Amino acid sequence: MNLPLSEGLIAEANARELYALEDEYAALGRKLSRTGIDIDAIKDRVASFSVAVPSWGAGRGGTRFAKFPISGEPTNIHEKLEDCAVVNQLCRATPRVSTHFPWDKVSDYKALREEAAELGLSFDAVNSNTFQDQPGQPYSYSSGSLSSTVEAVRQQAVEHNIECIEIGRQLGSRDLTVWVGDGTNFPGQQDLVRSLDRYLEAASQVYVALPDDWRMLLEHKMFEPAFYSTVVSDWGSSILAAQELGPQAKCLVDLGHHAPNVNIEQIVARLHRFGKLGGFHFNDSKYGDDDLDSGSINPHQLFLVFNELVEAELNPLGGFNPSYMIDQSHNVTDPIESMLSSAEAITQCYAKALLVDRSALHAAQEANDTMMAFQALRRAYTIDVAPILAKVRVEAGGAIDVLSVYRSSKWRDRKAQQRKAVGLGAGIV
Ligand SMILES: [Mn+2]
Repeated sequence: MNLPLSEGLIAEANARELYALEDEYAALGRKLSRTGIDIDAIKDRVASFSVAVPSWGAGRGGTRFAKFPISGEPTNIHEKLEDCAVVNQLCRATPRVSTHFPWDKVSDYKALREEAAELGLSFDAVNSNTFQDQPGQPYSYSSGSLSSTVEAVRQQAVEHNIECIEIGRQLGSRDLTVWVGDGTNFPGQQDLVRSLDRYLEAASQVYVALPDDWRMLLEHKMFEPAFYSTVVSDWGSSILAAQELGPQAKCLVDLGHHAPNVNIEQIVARLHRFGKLGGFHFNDSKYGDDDLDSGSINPHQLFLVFNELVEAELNPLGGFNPSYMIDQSHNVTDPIESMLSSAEAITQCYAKALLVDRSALHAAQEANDTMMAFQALRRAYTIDVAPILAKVRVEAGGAIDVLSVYRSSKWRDRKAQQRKAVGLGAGIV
Protein backbone atom coordinates (compact mmCIF):
# COMPACT_ATOMS: atom_id res chain seq x y z
CA MET A 1 0.00 0.00 0.00
CA ASN A 2 1.14 3.48 -0.78
CA LEU A 3 -0.80 5.99 1.32
CA PRO A 4 -0.60 9.65 0.32
CA LEU A 5 0.42 11.30 3.60
CA SER A 6 3.56 10.67 5.63
CA GLU A 7 2.88 8.17 8.43
CA GLY A 8 5.59 9.91 10.45
CA LEU A 9 3.71 13.21 10.31
CA ILE A 10 0.56 11.56 11.70
CA ALA A 11 2.48 9.65 14.39
CA GLU A 12 4.31 12.78 15.54
CA ALA A 13 1.10 14.80 15.81
CA ASN A 14 -0.63 11.93 17.64
CA ALA A 15 2.24 11.65 20.12
CA ARG A 16 1.61 15.24 21.21
CA GLU A 17 -2.11 14.54 21.84
CA LEU A 18 -2.00 11.01 23.16
CA TYR A 19 -1.70 11.73 26.87
CA ALA A 20 -4.74 14.01 26.86
CA LEU A 21 -6.72 11.52 24.77
CA GLU A 22 -5.98 8.59 27.11
CA ASP A 23 -6.99 10.77 30.06
CA GLU A 24 -10.29 11.82 28.43
CA TYR A 25 -11.04 8.29 27.21
CA ALA A 26 -10.48 6.87 30.71
CA ALA A 27 -12.73 9.53 32.27
CA LEU A 28 -15.49 8.84 29.74
CA GLY A 29 -15.01 5.11 30.32
CA ARG A 30 -15.58 5.60 34.07
CA LYS A 31 -18.67 7.72 33.42
CA LEU A 32 -20.16 5.15 31.04
CA SER A 33 -19.34 2.20 33.29
CA ARG A 34 -21.51 3.77 36.01
CA THR A 35 -24.48 3.18 33.70
CA GLY A 36 -23.35 -0.33 32.78
CA ILE A 37 -21.77 0.56 29.42
CA ASP A 38 -18.38 -0.89 28.49
CA ILE A 39 -16.58 1.84 26.54
CA ASP A 40 -14.30 -0.65 24.78
CA ALA A 41 -17.31 -2.52 23.39
CA ILE A 42 -18.71 0.76 22.03
CA LYS A 43 -15.29 1.61 20.61
CA ASP A 44 -15.17 -1.72 18.75
CA ARG A 45 -18.57 -1.10 17.18
CA VAL A 46 -17.57 2.42 16.17
CA ALA A 47 -14.38 0.96 14.66
CA SER A 48 -16.46 -1.29 12.43
CA PHE A 49 -18.59 1.61 11.16
CA SER A 50 -17.76 3.23 7.84
CA VAL A 51 -19.32 5.58 5.34
CA ALA A 52 -18.46 5.88 1.64
CA VAL A 53 -17.38 9.14 0.05
CA PRO A 54 -18.50 10.12 -3.44
CA SER A 55 -15.82 10.66 -6.07
CA TRP A 56 -17.49 13.96 -7.02
CA GLY A 57 -17.31 15.12 -3.41
CA ALA A 58 -13.54 15.49 -3.79
CA GLY A 59 -14.07 18.46 -6.11
CA ARG A 60 -15.57 21.84 -5.32
CA GLY A 61 -19.24 21.67 -6.10
CA GLY A 62 -21.26 24.66 -7.00
CA THR A 63 -24.73 26.03 -7.06
CA ARG A 64 -26.95 26.53 -10.10
CA PHE A 65 -25.24 29.89 -10.41
CA ALA A 66 -21.52 29.36 -10.19
CA LYS A 67 -18.62 27.30 -9.09
CA PHE A 68 -15.50 28.74 -7.49
CA PRO A 69 -12.68 26.26 -7.99
CA ILE A 70 -9.65 26.12 -5.67
CA SER A 71 -6.06 25.50 -6.67
CA GLY A 72 -5.03 21.90 -6.36
CA GLU A 73 -8.56 20.59 -6.86
CA PRO A 74 -8.69 17.11 -8.47
CA THR A 75 -9.57 17.06 -12.17
CA ASN A 76 -9.99 13.33 -12.84
CA ILE A 77 -10.82 10.10 -11.04
CA HIS A 78 -7.16 9.35 -10.31
CA GLU A 79 -6.67 12.63 -8.46
CA LYS A 80 -10.05 12.23 -6.77
CA LEU A 81 -8.98 8.81 -5.47
CA GLU A 82 -5.81 10.37 -4.07
CA ASP A 83 -7.85 12.97 -2.16
CA CYS A 84 -10.30 10.33 -0.92
CA ALA A 85 -7.27 8.34 0.29
CA VAL A 86 -6.09 11.38 2.27
CA VAL A 87 -9.51 11.56 3.94
CA ASN A 88 -9.48 7.87 4.81
CA GLN A 89 -5.86 7.85 5.95
CA LEU A 90 -6.67 10.56 8.50
CA CYS A 91 -10.14 9.48 9.66
CA ARG A 92 -10.09 5.71 8.91
CA ALA A 93 -13.86 5.74 8.51
CA THR A 94 -14.23 6.23 4.74
CA PRO A 95 -12.53 3.28 3.01
CA ARG A 96 -14.91 3.15 0.03
CA VAL A 97 -15.48 5.51 -2.87
CA SER A 98 -18.74 5.76 -4.79
CA THR A 99 -18.25 6.40 -8.50
CA HIS A 100 -20.35 8.26 -10.98
CA PHE A 101 -20.54 7.62 -14.71
CA PRO A 102 -19.72 8.99 -17.16
CA TRP A 103 -17.81 11.47 -14.94
CA ASP A 104 -15.34 8.80 -13.75
CA LYS A 105 -14.91 6.95 -17.04
CA VAL A 106 -11.50 5.35 -17.73
CA SER A 107 -10.34 2.78 -20.26
CA ASP A 108 -9.17 0.15 -17.76
CA TYR A 109 -11.32 -0.49 -14.67
CA LYS A 110 -9.23 -3.41 -13.46
CA ALA A 111 -6.27 -1.04 -13.26
CA LEU A 112 -8.45 1.57 -11.47
CA ARG A 113 -9.46 -1.00 -8.89
CA GLU A 114 -5.80 -1.86 -8.27
CA GLU A 115 -4.91 1.83 -8.09
CA ALA A 116 -7.59 2.31 -5.41
CA ALA A 117 -6.43 -0.74 -3.45
CA GLU A 118 -2.90 0.65 -3.45
CA LEU A 119 -4.37 3.77 -1.79
CA GLY A 120 -6.25 1.70 0.80
CA LEU A 121 -9.61 2.16 -0.93
CA SER A 122 -12.29 0.04 -2.55
CA PHE A 123 -15.44 0.95 -4.46
CA ASP A 124 -18.98 1.41 -3.20
CA ALA A 125 -22.20 1.94 -5.20
CA VAL A 126 -22.03 2.94 -8.87
CA ASN A 127 -24.13 6.00 -9.72
CA SER A 128 -25.65 6.38 -13.16
CA ASN A 129 -26.27 9.76 -14.74
CA THR A 130 -29.21 10.35 -17.03
CA PHE A 131 -29.84 13.88 -15.76
CA GLN A 132 -27.51 15.62 -18.17
CA ASP A 133 -26.45 15.17 -21.79
CA GLN A 134 -22.95 14.09 -22.74
CA PRO A 135 -21.02 15.16 -25.83
CA GLY A 136 -21.87 12.94 -28.79
CA GLN A 137 -24.90 11.39 -27.10
CA PRO A 138 -27.52 10.42 -29.74
CA TYR A 139 -30.62 11.50 -27.76
CA SER A 140 -31.19 14.30 -25.26
CA TYR A 141 -32.54 13.82 -21.74
CA SER A 142 -34.11 17.29 -21.83
CA SER A 143 -37.59 15.76 -21.57
CA GLY A 144 -36.70 12.91 -19.25
CA SER A 145 -34.71 9.69 -19.33
CA LEU A 146 -36.17 6.42 -17.99
CA SER A 147 -39.64 8.02 -18.13
CA SER A 148 -39.23 9.82 -21.47
CA THR A 149 -42.13 9.68 -23.90
CA VAL A 150 -39.60 8.71 -26.60
CA GLU A 151 -38.74 5.02 -26.64
CA ALA A 152 -35.24 5.54 -28.04
CA VAL A 153 -34.43 7.91 -25.14
CA ARG A 154 -35.66 5.40 -22.57
CA GLN A 155 -33.59 2.70 -24.27
CA GLN A 156 -30.49 4.89 -24.18
CA ALA A 157 -31.01 5.49 -20.44
CA VAL A 158 -31.52 1.74 -19.82
CA GLU A 159 -28.34 0.92 -21.74
CA HIS A 160 -26.37 3.52 -19.77
CA ASN A 161 -27.51 1.96 -16.47
CA ILE A 162 -26.57 -1.52 -17.72
CA GLU A 163 -23.16 -0.17 -18.73
CA CYS A 164 -22.79 1.19 -15.16
CA ILE A 165 -23.49 -2.29 -13.80
CA GLU A 166 -20.80 -3.72 -16.09
CA ILE A 167 -18.28 -1.11 -14.93
CA GLY A 168 -19.28 -1.70 -11.32
CA ARG A 169 -18.66 -5.45 -11.66
CA GLN A 170 -15.10 -4.71 -12.67
CA LEU A 171 -14.68 -2.28 -9.77
CA GLY A 172 -16.09 -4.69 -7.18
CA SER A 173 -19.26 -2.67 -6.54
CA ARG A 174 -22.51 -4.39 -5.57
CA ASP A 175 -25.05 -1.56 -5.76
CA LEU A 176 -26.37 0.56 -8.60
CA THR A 177 -27.84 3.85 -7.38
CA VAL A 178 -30.39 5.31 -9.75
CA TRP A 179 -31.58 8.86 -9.42
CA VAL A 180 -33.40 10.39 -12.37
CA GLY A 181 -34.01 14.10 -12.78
CA ASP A 182 -37.20 13.24 -14.67
CA GLY A 183 -40.23 15.36 -13.92
CA THR A 184 -42.11 18.44 -15.00
CA ASN A 185 -42.02 22.18 -14.48
CA PHE A 186 -45.62 22.92 -15.48
CA PRO A 187 -48.99 21.49 -14.50
CA GLY A 188 -50.24 19.40 -17.40
CA GLN A 189 -46.78 19.04 -18.93
CA GLN A 190 -46.88 15.25 -18.61
CA ASP A 191 -49.39 12.66 -17.57
CA LEU A 192 -48.53 11.86 -13.93
CA VAL A 193 -49.65 8.23 -14.21
CA ARG A 194 -48.17 7.37 -17.61
CA SER A 195 -44.79 8.92 -16.80
CA LEU A 196 -44.49 6.63 -13.75
CA ASP A 197 -45.57 3.65 -15.90
CA ARG A 198 -42.82 4.41 -18.41
CA TYR A 199 -40.27 4.77 -15.60
CA LEU A 200 -41.28 1.42 -14.08
CA GLU A 201 -41.13 -0.37 -17.42
CA ALA A 202 -37.66 1.03 -18.22
CA ALA A 203 -36.37 0.50 -14.67
CA SER A 204 -37.45 -3.15 -14.86
CA GLN A 205 -35.14 -3.60 -17.87
CA VAL A 206 -32.26 -2.35 -15.70
CA TYR A 207 -33.40 -4.54 -12.82
CA VAL A 208 -33.24 -7.76 -14.85
CA ALA A 209 -29.62 -6.94 -15.76
CA LEU A 210 -28.56 -6.93 -12.08
CA PRO A 211 -26.24 -9.73 -10.99
CA ASP A 212 -27.79 -11.91 -8.26
CA ASP A 213 -25.77 -10.33 -5.44
CA TRP A 214 -26.44 -6.73 -6.52
CA ARG A 215 -29.03 -4.22 -5.40
CA MET A 216 -30.67 -1.41 -7.29
CA LEU A 217 -31.02 1.60 -4.99
CA LEU A 218 -33.81 3.99 -5.98
CA GLU A 219 -33.14 7.55 -4.83
CA HIS A 220 -36.20 9.74 -4.69
CA LYS A 221 -36.19 13.54 -4.73
CA MET A 222 -39.11 15.88 -4.33
CA PHE A 223 -37.96 18.69 -6.60
CA GLU A 224 -35.05 20.04 -8.63
CA PRO A 225 -34.28 20.17 -11.49
CA ALA A 226 -38.01 19.61 -12.07
CA PHE A 227 -40.01 22.04 -9.95
CA TYR A 228 -43.63 21.02 -10.41
CA SER A 229 -43.44 17.24 -10.17
CA THR A 230 -40.78 14.55 -10.19
CA VAL A 231 -41.36 10.97 -11.29
CA VAL A 232 -39.88 9.41 -8.11
CA SER A 233 -40.80 12.22 -5.76
CA ASP A 234 -41.01 10.75 -2.29
CA TRP A 235 -40.51 7.63 -0.21
CA GLY A 236 -44.01 6.48 -1.11
CA SER A 237 -43.26 6.45 -4.82
CA SER A 238 -39.88 4.94 -4.07
CA ILE A 239 -41.14 2.00 -2.02
CA LEU A 240 -43.96 1.30 -4.49
CA ALA A 241 -41.43 1.24 -7.33
CA ALA A 242 -39.03 -0.95 -5.33
CA GLN A 243 -41.83 -3.37 -4.44
CA GLU A 244 -42.92 -3.58 -8.06
CA LEU A 245 -39.38 -4.11 -9.38
CA GLY A 246 -38.50 -6.94 -6.98
CA PRO A 247 -36.49 -7.96 -3.93
CA GLN A 248 -33.17 -6.59 -5.20
CA ALA A 249 -34.65 -3.11 -5.53
CA LYS A 250 -34.37 -0.99 -2.37
CA CYS A 251 -34.96 2.63 -1.43
CA LEU A 252 -32.21 5.12 -0.79
CA VAL A 253 -32.89 8.07 1.50
CA ASP A 254 -31.00 11.30 0.90
CA LEU A 255 -31.40 13.67 3.86
CA GLY A 256 -32.05 16.65 1.58
CA HIS A 257 -34.65 15.16 -0.75
CA HIS A 258 -37.81 15.75 1.25
CA ALA A 259 -40.41 18.40 1.86
CA PRO A 260 -39.32 20.82 4.61
CA ASN A 261 -39.67 19.50 8.17
CA VAL A 262 -40.55 15.97 7.10
CA ASN A 263 -39.87 13.39 9.81
CA ILE A 264 -36.99 11.60 8.08
CA GLU A 265 -36.26 9.24 10.96
CA GLN A 266 -39.79 7.93 10.65
CA ILE A 267 -39.25 7.31 6.94
CA VAL A 268 -36.16 5.29 7.86
CA ALA A 269 -38.20 3.20 10.29
CA ARG A 270 -41.00 2.65 7.77
CA LEU A 271 -38.70 1.59 4.94
CA HIS A 272 -36.88 -0.80 7.25
CA ARG A 273 -40.14 -2.31 8.45
CA PHE A 274 -40.86 -3.41 4.89
CA GLY A 275 -37.30 -4.55 4.16
CA LYS A 276 -36.74 -1.77 1.66
CA LEU A 277 -34.14 0.49 3.28
CA GLY A 278 -31.11 0.02 1.05
CA GLY A 279 -29.02 3.12 1.50
CA PHE A 280 -28.56 6.54 2.97
CA HIS A 281 -27.01 9.74 1.62
CA PHE A 282 -25.74 12.04 4.35
CA ASN A 283 -25.74 15.82 4.09
CA ASP A 284 -27.56 18.63 5.85
CA SER A 285 -30.18 21.10 4.82
CA LYS A 286 -31.59 24.43 5.91
CA TYR A 287 -34.12 24.98 3.11
CA GLY A 288 -34.17 22.19 0.54
CA ASP A 289 -31.59 20.01 -1.15
CA ASP A 290 -28.84 22.33 0.07
CA ASP A 291 -26.22 19.55 0.24
CA LEU A 292 -24.55 21.23 3.22
CA ASP A 293 -22.05 19.40 5.39
CA SER A 294 -23.49 16.59 7.53
CA GLY A 295 -24.46 17.71 11.01
CA SER A 296 -23.73 21.38 10.29
CA ILE A 297 -27.34 22.55 10.62
CA ASN A 298 -29.31 19.91 12.47
CA PRO A 299 -27.06 17.39 14.23
CA HIS A 300 -29.95 16.29 16.43
CA GLN A 301 -31.88 15.09 13.38
CA LEU A 302 -28.81 13.14 12.30
CA PHE A 303 -28.73 11.52 15.74
CA LEU A 304 -32.43 10.63 15.53
CA VAL A 305 -31.86 9.05 12.13
CA PHE A 306 -29.03 6.97 13.60
CA ASN A 307 -31.24 6.05 16.51
CA GLU A 308 -33.55 4.37 13.98
CA LEU A 309 -30.64 2.85 12.09
CA VAL A 310 -29.29 1.30 15.30
CA GLU A 311 -32.77 -0.02 16.12
CA ALA A 312 -32.79 -1.56 12.65
CA GLU A 313 -29.32 -3.02 13.21
CA LEU A 314 -30.55 -4.68 16.42
CA ASN A 315 -33.76 -5.86 14.80
CA PRO A 316 -32.72 -6.68 11.22
CA LEU A 317 -36.07 -8.26 10.18
CA GLY A 318 -34.36 -10.70 7.83
CA GLY A 319 -31.63 -8.42 6.56
CA PHE A 320 -30.25 -4.93 7.10
CA ASN A 321 -27.16 -3.90 5.23
CA PRO A 322 -27.56 -0.27 4.23
CA SER A 323 -25.11 1.49 1.98
CA TYR A 324 -24.00 4.71 3.71
CA MET A 325 -22.53 7.56 1.71
CA ILE A 326 -21.69 11.23 2.20
CA ASP A 327 -23.45 13.22 -0.57
CA GLN A 328 -22.61 16.90 -0.26
CA SER A 329 -21.68 19.85 -2.42
CA HIS A 330 -18.61 21.59 -1.04
CA ASN A 331 -18.95 25.11 -2.36
CA VAL A 332 -16.93 27.21 0.07
CA THR A 333 -14.57 24.80 1.84
CA ASP A 334 -11.68 22.53 0.93
CA PRO A 335 -13.60 19.33 0.07
CA ILE A 336 -11.12 17.17 2.00
CA GLU A 337 -11.77 19.21 5.16
CA SER A 338 -15.53 18.99 4.66
CA MET A 339 -15.40 15.23 4.21
CA LEU A 340 -13.23 14.85 7.32
CA SER A 341 -15.56 17.03 9.37
CA SER A 342 -18.65 15.24 8.00
CA ALA A 343 -17.29 11.73 8.59
CA GLU A 344 -16.68 12.83 12.18
CA ALA A 345 -20.21 14.25 12.58
CA ILE A 346 -21.80 11.11 11.12
CA THR A 347 -19.72 8.70 13.21
CA GLN A 348 -20.42 10.78 16.33
CA CYS A 349 -24.16 10.39 15.82
CA TYR A 350 -23.73 6.65 15.28
CA ALA A 351 -21.71 6.41 18.52
CA LYS A 352 -24.31 8.43 20.44
CA ALA A 353 -27.08 6.19 19.10
CA LEU A 354 -25.11 3.18 20.38
CA LEU A 355 -25.08 4.77 23.85
CA VAL A 356 -28.88 4.92 24.08
CA ASP A 357 -30.04 2.66 26.90
CA ARG A 358 -32.34 0.59 24.69
CA SER A 359 -33.94 -1.40 27.51
CA ALA A 360 -34.77 1.82 29.41
CA LEU A 361 -36.10 3.36 26.19
CA HIS A 362 -38.25 0.36 25.30
CA ALA A 363 -39.55 -0.01 28.86
CA ALA A 364 -40.52 3.67 28.97
CA GLN A 365 -42.21 3.35 25.59
CA GLU A 366 -44.20 0.31 26.73
CA ALA A 367 -45.22 2.09 29.96
CA ASN A 368 -46.14 5.28 28.05
CA ASP A 369 -43.64 7.18 30.17
CA THR A 370 -43.04 9.93 27.67
CA MET A 371 -40.50 11.92 29.65
CA MET A 372 -38.29 8.95 30.49
CA ALA A 373 -38.43 7.70 26.90
CA PHE A 374 -37.29 11.12 25.71
CA GLN A 375 -34.63 11.28 28.43
CA ALA A 376 -33.18 7.95 27.25
CA LEU A 377 -32.44 9.65 23.94
CA ARG A 378 -31.42 12.96 25.51
CA ARG A 379 -28.88 11.35 27.87
CA ALA A 380 -27.09 9.65 24.97
CA TYR A 381 -27.23 12.72 22.74
CA THR A 382 -25.56 14.96 25.31
CA ILE A 383 -22.54 12.67 25.86
CA ASP A 384 -19.35 13.91 24.20
CA VAL A 385 -18.14 10.86 22.28
CA ALA A 386 -15.10 12.58 20.74
CA PRO A 387 -12.59 10.53 22.81
CA ILE A 388 -14.12 7.27 21.51
CA LEU A 389 -13.79 8.39 17.89
CA ALA A 390 -10.25 9.68 18.37
CA LYS A 391 -9.21 6.43 20.05
CA VAL A 392 -10.67 4.42 17.14
CA ARG A 393 -8.74 6.56 14.66
CA VAL A 394 -5.43 6.39 16.46
CA GLU A 395 -5.67 2.61 16.86
CA ALA A 396 -6.33 2.26 13.13
CA GLY A 397 -3.38 4.50 12.17
CA GLY A 398 -5.39 7.67 11.65
CA ALA A 399 -4.97 11.08 13.24
CA ILE A 400 -6.33 12.25 16.58
CA ASP A 401 -6.83 15.78 15.23
CA VAL A 402 -7.66 15.16 11.57
CA LEU A 403 -7.97 18.78 10.43
CA SER A 404 -4.79 19.99 12.06
CA VAL A 405 -2.72 17.14 10.60
CA TYR A 406 -4.30 17.71 7.19
CA ARG A 407 -3.38 21.39 7.29
CA SER A 408 0.15 20.70 8.46
CA SER A 409 0.60 18.22 5.58
CA LYS A 410 0.22 21.10 3.08
CA TRP A 411 -1.44 18.58 0.76
CA ARG A 412 -3.53 21.11 -1.14
CA ASP A 413 -0.59 23.49 -1.64
CA ARG A 414 1.54 20.68 -3.02
CA LYS A 415 -1.26 19.55 -5.33
CA ALA A 416 -1.72 23.13 -6.54
CA GLN A 417 1.82 22.87 -7.96
CA GLN A 418 1.16 19.51 -9.65
CA ARG A 419 -2.43 19.52 -10.86
CA LYS A 420 -3.86 21.45 -13.76
CA ALA A 421 -6.29 24.23 -12.94
CA VAL A 422 -10.03 23.59 -12.99
CA GLY A 423 -11.90 25.97 -15.29
CA LEU A 424 -14.61 28.34 -14.14
CA GLY A 425 -18.16 27.50 -15.00
CA ALA A 426 -21.52 26.46 -13.71
CA GLY A 427 -21.56 24.17 -10.74
CA ILE A 428 -23.05 20.76 -10.39
CA VAL A 429 -26.34 20.67 -8.57
MN1 LIG B 1 -28.02 11.83 -3.01
